[in-house]
Formats: sequence, structure tokens, C-alpha cells
Amino acid sequence: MLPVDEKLKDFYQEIIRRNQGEPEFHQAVLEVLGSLGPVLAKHPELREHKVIERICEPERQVMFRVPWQDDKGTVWINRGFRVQFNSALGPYKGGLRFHSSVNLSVIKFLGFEQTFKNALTGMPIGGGKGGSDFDPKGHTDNEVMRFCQSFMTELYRHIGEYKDVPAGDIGVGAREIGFLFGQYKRITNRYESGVLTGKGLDWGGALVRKEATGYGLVFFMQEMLKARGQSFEGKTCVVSGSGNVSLYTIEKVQQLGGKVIACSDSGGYIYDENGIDLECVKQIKEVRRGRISEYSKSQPRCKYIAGGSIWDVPCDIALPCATQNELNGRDATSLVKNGCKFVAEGANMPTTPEGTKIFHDAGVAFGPGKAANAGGVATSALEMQQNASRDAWTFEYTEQRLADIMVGIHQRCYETAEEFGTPGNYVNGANISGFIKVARAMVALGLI
Ligand code: NDP
Ligand code: 2IT
Repeated sequence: MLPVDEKLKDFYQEIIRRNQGEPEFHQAVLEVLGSLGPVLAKHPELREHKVIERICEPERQVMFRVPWQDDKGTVWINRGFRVQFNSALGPYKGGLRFHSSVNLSVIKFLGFEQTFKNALTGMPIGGGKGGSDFDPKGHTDNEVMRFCQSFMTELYRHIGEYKDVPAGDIGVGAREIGFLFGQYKRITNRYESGVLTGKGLDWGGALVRKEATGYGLVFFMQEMLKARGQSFEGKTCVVSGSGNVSLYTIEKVQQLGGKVIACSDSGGYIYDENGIDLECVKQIKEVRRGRISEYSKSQPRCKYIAGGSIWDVPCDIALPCATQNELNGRDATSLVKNGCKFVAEGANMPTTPEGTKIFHDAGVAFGPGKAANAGGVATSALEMQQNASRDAWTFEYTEQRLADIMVGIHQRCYETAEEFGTPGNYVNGANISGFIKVARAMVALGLI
């Protein structure tokens, strides 16, 4: 267990008791509580208002049945979720995840994290998350469409431009957002562009949203490097996953002079010492929806390692971009031993608490997901802004806005960590800065 302030220990036990069988949610709460001791010492009024207790309880949780038929006519039943965590700063905002591992614990941890992440962006957005235990992998476009239509047939009543604005996450990309938006439009008879983000560029989507999480992660890492007088130039990087976040992380690292030598999917990882050929990975993943193992067929110099840990590949910079708890204590030890000095999380909570502690103890610069991957949701807020004004910005302008936002988030985390007596600790910086912003709004809005 992470060290938690004495005053918060009983409260954490209460979280466990009230949210049984939800280990991911417990983990996410504990990680934030671990930073809040000094905040309570400085702001005793937050205790009086029971802000921590309120912030850990979602405002609303919806669970629903999603029946659908596959191409053979067989009936399937999945479970849908939307957890509307906190709307003190704006409408609930956060992605939808379609993956077999989705359950209430996973959606609650993601919604909780999202609340602080969204606060860190400085944009007017609250926190929420949703999804289903349906996995689009292996299904035809028609099956995915029928699933999305059934999912939205319930979800539509809970969302709206001023209420709750979902987007993508694992298993939900432009194809799924298209089917979801189409069904929302059909049911409500409204072309409400601002109800979903990550839309296609032809029908209300924003340039740079697809690239934003990966690009933003790399902009954040660039600031971490600068803070230690370094740059991407000539550094080797390992990026886990090969989905939306990973692909555009690799792209921006390469543009900035770094070399990405490994990436993965849930089957295994590829190692290419000359640097990954990104166009080849995009063909496999974005165009063919294939497996990363196919890369070695067209790139004979590359090694494919089935199973195994990608974190055993020596590198200067590690960027976990797949899923929660994909980098554990053993992996962190291996990275540190091999000389890795910088880690930033593209995924949400990919590093276990043991892994984080090992990085901190070894003096590795560690950027937590709620700060480092906030570029995706920040650019979603820019998409909402464009939709509201019926405008469409250029790629260059939008990318510059994203870069500025990431520099701002880094600065806020860096300065807050110093102010609260833990210089260089981005975990404390992100947790405290995000928490204070939401807490102040909650106090100002009365007992909500
Ligand atoms: P994608 O579905 O596009 O890609 C997910 C990648 O992670 C795939 O390579 C997938 O491999 C791998 N992966 C997923 N689950 C597992 C698992 N249980 N074990 C091993 N590998 C796994 O999702 P995204 O790229 O959008 O999301 C990746 C991470 O980034 C998630 O943690 C998400 O919450 C986070 N994130 C996403 C944002 C966004 O804008 N999309 C914004 C901020 C954070 P396989 O294909 O084999 O399943
Ligand atoms: O985890 C995340 O920040 C996302 N999946 C993006 C959310 C969004 O609303 O763009």
C-alpha cells in the first residue's frame, strides 16, 4: 500500500468497504489519496466540506443491457456502462471503452482519473467514462454497427452537448464513433455535433484529434526532458501497444529525432533495432486491423517475441500506451537496470504502484497518465469549441494549441510538486493540482 496520510486511512478503508470487488477503482483512489496529505494541512476547509468524500463518489452510474445480433442471427447480450463522475467544471467528458475486460471497477477508475485529468487541461470539462464488455476485434463492420446502435439506443438519454460528451478509448475509434453518432442523430432527430468527439473529418470532427493523445504525450515528455536539460535527439524509445495512442506517439517521437525500437499488442512485441517502420505498422493496424506479429513478415530484420515483456528491451525512454497495470514492479526494475531514465504514461494507470515506487526511488522522471495523456481529451474540448462555433481550424493551428496546453500542464505539475515540497514528483504535482481545481469549484457550487 502507498503511504497515505493518517487522516485519510480510515476513509480509504471505507472506500474499500463501499466499493467491494473493484480493485482498479481502489488503486486509482489510493494513488490520489497518497498525494493529498499536504493539501489537507494547507486547506483544512476542504475537510470540513467533505470534498474528498464527495469527489470519490460518482454523481451517477448507469448500467444497461445491450442486446444485439451477429451476422448469423445469433443473439448476444453485453453490458453497457456510463459513470458520470464529476460535473463541477463542465459537462461530463470522457471516452467509451469496448473491451472484454470492461467492468464497473474499470469504468469507475477511468472516470475518477478523468476528473482530475480534465481539470489539469484547464478546459471547462467534467469527468466521466463508459463502455462495454463487447470487443469489436474479430467482428464484421455490420456486427459492430448493430452493437453500436443498440448501445446508443440506451445511452442517448444520458448524454448531450451540455450534459455528457463521450469519445473513444480502447476499441472505440472513428468507425464506432460514426455508428454511435448516426444512431444518436436518428433517435433524437438532432444534428448535435457536440455530443460526441473523435468524429470523422467529413462530419464535424476536428483535425489533430486522432493524433492528439500520442502527440500530446510526446510534447509532455519533451518538457520532462527539457527540465533535465535533454531532448529526444538520438534517444531510444519503447512504446507499448499499437493502437491509436501508440501510433501517434511513435510518429511524433520520430519527428523529434528519437528512435522507437519496439511496440506491441496483446499477443507480443516487435523489436526493430533500426527503428520501427511506422507506415508498415499503420497498414497492419489502421488499414487491415491485423496483428503486430505480421510486421516481421515484411520486415525480416525485425524480431517478433510472442508473450514476454516489452519492458525487457533496453531504452532511454519508456512510453506505456496499451492498458492499465501493464508495467509492474518487475518490469520497472528491468527498465531501471537497463538505464531507462524517463517514463511517461500514454495509457491510463499502466504502471502498478510498485512500478511507480521503483521509478521514483531510482530517480527516473515519471509522468503519470492523468497529466501526460491529457492531450486527447484537451483536443476533444477543442473539437467541442469548433462544433459550438461551427468552425474548422487548420492542422497547424490546432497542433499548436495542443502543444501549448501540454506545456501548461507540465508547468502546473512541476510547480505544484515544488510548492508542496516534493520537487520533480509529477504524480504529486498532477494529483494536487487537478484535485484543488475540482475541489474549489465544488465548494463554490455549494453542497453538490
Ligand atoms: P486502441 O484500442 O486503439 O489500442 C489499444 C492497444 O493496447 C492495442 O495495441 C491493444 O492490443 C493493446 N491492449 C489493449 N488491452 C490490452 C491488454 N489487456 N493487454 C495487452 N494489450 C492490450 O486504444 P487506445 O490507443 O485509444 O488506448 C490505449 C490506452 O490509452 C488506454 O489505456 C486508454 O485508456 C488510453 N488513452 C486513450 C486516449 C484516446 O484518445 N484514445 C486518451 C487518453 C488515454 P490488442 O489489439 O491486441 O488488444
Ligand atoms: O482517457 C481519455 O482521456 C480518453 N479516452 C479521451 C477522452 C475524450 O473525451 O477525448
